[in-house]
Amino acid sequence: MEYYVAPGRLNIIGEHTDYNGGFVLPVAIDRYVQVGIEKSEDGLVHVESENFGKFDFNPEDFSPTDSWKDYIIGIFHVLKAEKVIKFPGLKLEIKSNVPEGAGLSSSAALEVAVITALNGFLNLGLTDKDRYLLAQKAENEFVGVKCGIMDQFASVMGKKDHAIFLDTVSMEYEYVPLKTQEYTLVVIDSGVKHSLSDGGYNKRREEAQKALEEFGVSSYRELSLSQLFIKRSQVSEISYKRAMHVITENERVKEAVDILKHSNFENLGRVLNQSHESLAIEYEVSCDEINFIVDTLKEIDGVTGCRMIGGGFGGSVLAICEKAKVGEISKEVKEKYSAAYGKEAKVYIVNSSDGARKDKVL
Ligand code: GAF
Repeated sequence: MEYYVAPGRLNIIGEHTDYNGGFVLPVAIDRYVQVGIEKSEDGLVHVESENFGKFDFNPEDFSPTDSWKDYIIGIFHVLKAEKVIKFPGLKLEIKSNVPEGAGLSSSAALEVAVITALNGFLNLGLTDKDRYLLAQKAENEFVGVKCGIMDQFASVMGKKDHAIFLDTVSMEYEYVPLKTQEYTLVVIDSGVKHSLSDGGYNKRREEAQKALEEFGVSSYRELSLSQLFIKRSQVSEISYKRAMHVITENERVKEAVDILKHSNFENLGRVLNQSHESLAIEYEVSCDEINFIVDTLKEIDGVTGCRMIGGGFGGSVLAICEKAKVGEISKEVKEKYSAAYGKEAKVYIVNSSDGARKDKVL
């Protein structure tokens, strides 16, 4: 068997900006989906996943299943449609240590791991760009989630010790060194599961698009903060709020890049706090449990800033914490969360990693 891995991603900042033609700053993390691949003689694709169980499908004749299987079958779908590939029988053995529903992009990591394994094992000759665009297409068209490009891009293009500053319009990107010094990136998973396919995500996307129409522009790049204020009375409250988030979040991404390049890592905390306010109040993608974790963290010594991450409606909070205090911070937030909601929060310290590749880590 050959083995391939694709990392999850942690987005430092730039949330709900990728499908709005904006900027993002993700990091590929040291949590992976691994795909073992070998030929099978019976012409079928046999999938065995440690977390989800087993299933088979005929690579020449399949349709969506409305389940997690579609992240895998969807890759075969786009490869057949776009590259006219006829697949042999295969066996795929899938393992993952990317927490699901935690805002760390377990689904994009699965898509990218599968396409990377097929590309490597069958010598399909796909470029990096082919892989992230086709993985996104599978999610958009086969799974039915109109996600942006950030997650698949980060999973393919990740680079250890770097964040990726990506312009989602030109697709130009820059690796920005991630020098965390005496700080570390900590993810607190609320255990409130979100699924992008539940509909809230696609609804926000439609609202953000409608806002552009109401403001009379075709892209957020054409809309400044002062125009937003001037036109406020001519647009709906929802459009004003959604546009306010996108415009200010794009500025925060640029500010964060500036901080990473020229200032101290802990200064990111302030920008993260602002991002959370904007996501909770203007874009309305947070939830009570996540806001509770954010408010609790802000009161704890050693936390310089925090915000919700990922698609929202649950998932996790990213906090920038002093390394030496992570143990105490984690204990306090877990205790307070459990007392308030009767649920267990999980805490993960994440490090950067390289993008998808031929490797065996699990
Ligand atoms: C999800 C999507 F898949 C991304 O494309 C992005 O929009 C993110 O939510 C929000 O920033 O992870």
